[in-house]
Amino acid sequence: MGSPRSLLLLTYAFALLSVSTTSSISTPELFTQCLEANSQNPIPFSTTFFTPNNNASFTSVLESTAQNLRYLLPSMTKPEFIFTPLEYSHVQAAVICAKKLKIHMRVRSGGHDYEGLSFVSLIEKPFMIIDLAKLRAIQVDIAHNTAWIEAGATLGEVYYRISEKSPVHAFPAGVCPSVGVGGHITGGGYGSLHRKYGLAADNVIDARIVDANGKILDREAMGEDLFWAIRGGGGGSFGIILSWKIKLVQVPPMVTVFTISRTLEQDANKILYKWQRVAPNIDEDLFIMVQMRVVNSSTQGKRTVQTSYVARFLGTTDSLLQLMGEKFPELGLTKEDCLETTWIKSVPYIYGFPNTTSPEILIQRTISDKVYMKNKVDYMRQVIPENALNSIWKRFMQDDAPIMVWVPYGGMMNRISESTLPYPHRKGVLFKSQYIARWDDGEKSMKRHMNWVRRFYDFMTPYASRFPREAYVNYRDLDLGMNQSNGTSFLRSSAWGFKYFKDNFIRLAMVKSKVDPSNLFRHEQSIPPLLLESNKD
Ligand SMILES: Cc1cc2nc3c(=O)[nH]c(=O)nc-3n(C[C@H](O)[C@H](O)[C@H](O)COP(=O)(O)OP(=O)(O)OC[C@H]3O[C@@H](n4cnc5c(N)ncnc54)[C@H](O)[C@@H]3O)c2cc1C
Ligand SMILES: *[C@@H]1O[C@H](CO)[C@@H](O)[C@H](O)[C@H]1NC(C)=O
Ligand SMILES: *[C@@H]1O[C@H](CO)[C@@H](O)[C@H](O)[C@H]1NC(C)=O
Ligand SMILES: *[C@@H]1O[C@H](CO)[C@@H](O)[C@H](O)[C@H]1NC(C)=O
Ligand SMILES: *[C@@H]1O[C@H](CO)[C@@H](O)[C@H](O)[C@H]1NC(C)=O
Ligand SMILES: CC(=O)N[C@H]1CO[C@H](CO)[C@@H](O)[C@@H]1O
Repeated sequence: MGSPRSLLLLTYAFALLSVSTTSSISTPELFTQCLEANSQNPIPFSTTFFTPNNNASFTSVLESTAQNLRYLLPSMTKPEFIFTPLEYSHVQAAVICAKKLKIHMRVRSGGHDYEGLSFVSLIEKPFMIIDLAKLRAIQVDIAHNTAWIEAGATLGEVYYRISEKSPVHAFPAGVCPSVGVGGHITGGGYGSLHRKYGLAADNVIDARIVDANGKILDREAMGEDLFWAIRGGGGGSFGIILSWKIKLVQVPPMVTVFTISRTLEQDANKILYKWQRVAPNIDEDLFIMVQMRVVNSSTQGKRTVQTSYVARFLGTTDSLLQLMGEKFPELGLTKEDCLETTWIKSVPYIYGFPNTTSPEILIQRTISDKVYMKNKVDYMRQVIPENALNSIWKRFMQDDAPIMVWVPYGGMMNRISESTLPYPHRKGVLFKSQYIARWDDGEKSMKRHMNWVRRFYDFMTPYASRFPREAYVNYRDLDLGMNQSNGTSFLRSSAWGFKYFKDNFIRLAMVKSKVDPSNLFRHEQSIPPLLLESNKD
């Protein structure tokens, strides 16, 4: 054939041709036309459809709920457009059109995914976002102890709206008020009440989901397999959750909270060693988590580790003091440390707000500070020996402002079997251990912090669960592996799949084969269909 040069020209001409044919009518235009044709009700595009051409609002909508700034860096691919449905029929139309036009979609509710998977695609371009932030209605039915909550609502809104109707009703879910219920409950959802009532997902009794054909299914219509899968199998794999029907739980009119901090110089190791044996086994009404950070010691004039015990007791100060005196005297809790308050006022407190913060803060949507971060997590099934703690602190202090959080398990978490829901980290887990690197200068120091948290995770290996080393799908971690859209094969996914779900991963992949065999709902760590053609590779 011709010379390399003419080949080059030919290729060039071809490229031009394909650009001009695809751009004669743009993807966003095709999509809006398709939406119009497929939505039952008209769609006001000026307030629901955002492209980089209306730059100001596009950027603010994109950034609105994105929690991890690492995924807003300029190097991250931006979506071609964002659609923010106002009603269920809009979501149905969006699914139908994504499928028809083969536009890769990401679904976002609260935007708290640690790896930004709800608003960034690392594996497929172009892509668009369906953002459910405007679908956030909450209907509380105290007479029946239930509520319907829409995917775009935040945990803080759910807690607040329940408390408006009753001071003794609550919902057991996450500690961070700005997390969205759409993503949170699909991954399980633990919090300060899980030792008594289980996970958020354990307290879901019905749901509405848009499936891969654009149909709305409730529990009865979707069947028990799919209803099982969406309560812990992780977001973005089976369809778009529109709303959950949740069961409310009882809390007393007054609860007691406290925070006690101890540095290494104040016997922190001895207390922490005792905590590991006490916190997972103590009365289920008592939740004591430990937050560890590096502080400058005012007396010693050097850096040290501070361990803060943040706790809530579902009862009075007097009975708490008695319980702590019996079971955990090493912490030295006194009456002055304790604050008796209502359940709803204890919510911002447990998250770390000052003890005078009013609950109205829960309905302000942007309350958690956004930072650049990388998180990793372990489930601990054995007590870490006291004499190992100092070597852990040595590694811990290598980062500038590291955070480690230990959350106790036990109680109700021990009584629900591993296969009841996809979330398997139940009986025998003593506590969850989270490692967090945070920084605020973007790409500049990113590598150093990412390296630190990865090395720290390696260092913790001997103390962590094994076969598999368990991980939490809601603490998404792409270090565990990710896959290509073409062949998100079961075998390739199994490294992270078994860590997140243990043997439930197999059943999840079977459900996926049944409800979304063509893998419409997919991302870097979505559940692969067990029977996809490319699984043969
Ligand atoms: C500051 C902070 C605090 C946290 N605290 C807790 C805690 O106390 N307890 C806990 O268990 N977890 C906690 N998490 C983790 C949190 O539960 C998960 O990140 C959760 O997935 C967030 O849900 P979202 O809707 O906000 O996130 P998104 O980023 O919107 O979504 C997360 C995932 O779910 C998918 N998804 C979103 N909406 C839907 C939908 N409607 N239907 C189907 N799939 C959907 C997304 O595509 C994505 O894959 C915390 C996270 C952060 C950043
Ligand atoms: C869009 O807005 C962002 C932030 O406001 C700005 O940095 C960027 O340069 C703008 N891009 C265009 C193409 O106008
Ligand atoms: C501790 O002191 C150093 C040096 O003075 C300072 O840079 C750092 O920000 C301080 N850290 C904290 C947590 O206060
Ligand atoms: C509430 O906060 C104030 C200010 O930090 C503090 O002085 C007080 O001791 C706190 N009360 C309790 C019971 O924690
Ligand atoms: C999927 O993509 C990868 C990487 O591009 C490639 O190596 C592999 O052959 C593809 N698999 C299939 C089944 O197309
Ligand atoms: C093609 C690809 O990225 N495959 C990856 C899928 O995930 C596993 C880990 O679960 C990786 O080992 C593969 O490289």
